Amino acid sequence: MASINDIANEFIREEIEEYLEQPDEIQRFIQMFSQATPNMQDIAAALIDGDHHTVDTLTEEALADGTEALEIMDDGLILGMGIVGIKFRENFIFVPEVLACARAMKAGMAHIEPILSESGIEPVGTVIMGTVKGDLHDIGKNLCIMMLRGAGFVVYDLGVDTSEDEFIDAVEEYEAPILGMSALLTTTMPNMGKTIDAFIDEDLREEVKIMVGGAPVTQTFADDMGADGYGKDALACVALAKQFLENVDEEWY
Ligand code: B12
Repeated sequence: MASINDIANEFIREEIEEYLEQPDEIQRFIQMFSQATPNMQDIAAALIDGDHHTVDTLTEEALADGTEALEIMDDGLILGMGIVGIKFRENFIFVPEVLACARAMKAGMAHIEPILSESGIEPVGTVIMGTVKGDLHDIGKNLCIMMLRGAGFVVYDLGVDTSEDEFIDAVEEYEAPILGMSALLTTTMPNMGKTIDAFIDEDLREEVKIMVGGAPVTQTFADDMGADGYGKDALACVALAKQFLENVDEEWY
């Protein structure tokens, strides 16, 4: 079992000791950070600190040194955001600080986006993606979009705060066989179900496979509201979309 001293970055060690209280969470983050390289720990530390300039520079340098974009995403950016999420949840930091961290995350994503989105293969299918109505969180959705594009999907991004009608209009306009919805708030998760109901009301439910995701969403919730799939992360999102394609009606391409 890894110990806190296995983490090279002093700032990360201090953050874990100062802000994490639940033993299982402490051990999980110690485990994950101790497996990340010192460079990835530095990126995570800068993100937690809300320092977008440093995240920008370190991400660029890591890519130039040959680090895989996926490793930077998982071991640097997403891992760092995990600590931010806990500090926010426990009221150690508030919206302005989280916004600074989100800005830092986006500074790193700007470098990895062209790499993850570059597929170099023939388009394999069309996906509509959006964050549901009332919800402004878009970091996770944007990561899913990068990965989908990298896997050869054409993705239309409806952004955040997307209404049921906007999802329906986009699916019809682009004849998309796949729709992905993201929600990060327990108060906006039900809007996924409402959107699915709206597709049923419009007699379009059979035409589109619907996947859902976002930190509070679970497989059980997805099943209960009638989604076709739930993905816990961007890799699962791509796997679901590929799986849907295999079962989708040919005439929708
Ligand atoms: C960053 C952040 C913000 C930023 C968002 C910036 C942005 N541009 O996105 C700002 C500061 C704006 C913000 C605002 C608010 N936030 Co906020 N926020 C977060 C935070 C810290 C991180 C979210 C994030 O980006 N995670 C990193 C990404 C990579 O993870 P992810 O989104 O889960 O996505 C991954 C997977 O879920 C999956 N996935 C995501 N979407 C999809 C879609 C599909 C189809 C699939 C298959 C997979 C998939 O793949 C992604 C990549 O791996 C979370 C904490 C947390 N634990 O999530 C709180 C959190 C979500 N926020 C919370 C709250 C309360 C708020 C506010 C209400 C605060 C306030 N008082 O104003 C507002 C709401 C604004 C609104 N109307 O939406 C709460 C929600 C609690 C709840 N029970 O609902 C959380 C959980 C924090 C907490 N208290 O614990 N927030």
